[in-house]
Amino acid sequence: MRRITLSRYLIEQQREKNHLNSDLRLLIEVVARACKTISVAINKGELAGVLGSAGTDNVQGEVQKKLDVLSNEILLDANEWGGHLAAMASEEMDEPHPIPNRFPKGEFLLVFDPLDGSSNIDVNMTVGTIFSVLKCPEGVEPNEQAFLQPGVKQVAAGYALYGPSTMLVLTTGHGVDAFTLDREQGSFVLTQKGMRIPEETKEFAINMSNMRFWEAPMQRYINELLAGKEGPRGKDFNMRWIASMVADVHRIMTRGGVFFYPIDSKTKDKGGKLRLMYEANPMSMLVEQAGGAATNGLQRILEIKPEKLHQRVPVMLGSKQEIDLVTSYHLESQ
Ligand code: P6P
Repeated sequence: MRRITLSRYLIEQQREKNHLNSDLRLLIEVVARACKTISVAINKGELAGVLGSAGTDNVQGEVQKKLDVLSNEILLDANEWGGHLAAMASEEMDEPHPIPNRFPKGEFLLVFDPLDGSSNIDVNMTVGTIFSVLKCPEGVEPNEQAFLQPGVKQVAAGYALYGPSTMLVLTTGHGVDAFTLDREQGSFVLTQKGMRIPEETKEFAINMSNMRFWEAPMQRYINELLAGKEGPRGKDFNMRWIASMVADVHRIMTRGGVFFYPIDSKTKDKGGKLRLMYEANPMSMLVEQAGGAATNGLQRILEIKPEKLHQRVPVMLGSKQEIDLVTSYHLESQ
């Protein structure tokens, strides 16, 4: 494949498909640059003195890692001066972050999980940054309400994966393309064009330790997978669980599979574990753009009308045949 950097890719996308305006192109480049900075900090590990806990809790009541806070600050600092954003919101901040008055404001809203899976950081496992881009409604104050749009309104979504190599996986609504960071040049280079998720799979990802807390349709579906070829599915399945959503989803984007974080009796009162605006929605847009499916067990995640910025949802996504089947079990039980 010709060596196409992210910058060239975005300019060509803007020229050929003109679905990218200059502000959206700038936004994506700035987010990518921020992810490069996060990648450098992560790759230094203990040597950068940024591991361990920050001694604070976030809005989720979760202990913040130093890198959670640092990654959040890197994304805020990188994006607030460019004139492309009306506001930003993050898993790590209670309220949306307004653009300081000394900077121009733009039409887009950026919402992100600056470092997802950060509990894996201290054991040197793959983590990632997840981001979602919405348009700020005309004439609307860029407060929490402006962000509360269903996932179908996203104009772009992506994640950075801090693994053996650092990757950026991106969609602007016209398929999914992936870039690998060339550390010597300091640029993201196009390495996968038009990622597709096979409709069928033999691989599932779920935290099995929660099985006794799941609702009946989820237990029924997983028990059928575990029964293998002697069971109703007539084939054996394999299991993976990295407990880092970006890593588990990237495996699915790369070779198919399904990922579940269903509602269970422990998380029922919160509505689930994963967050709609900056985990489920961006990942669902990527998965659907790659030919997969994403539901909360009853409806497309992208059609859920958010009520709260940090709202949680059950997540079932990946190979379409499996997601359609597990969703049918949930709908039957209604
Ligand atoms: P559990 C990481 O904390 C995260 O938000 C996702 O990245 C991941 O898929 C999930 O939680 C892991 O949850 O309950 O298995 O630790």
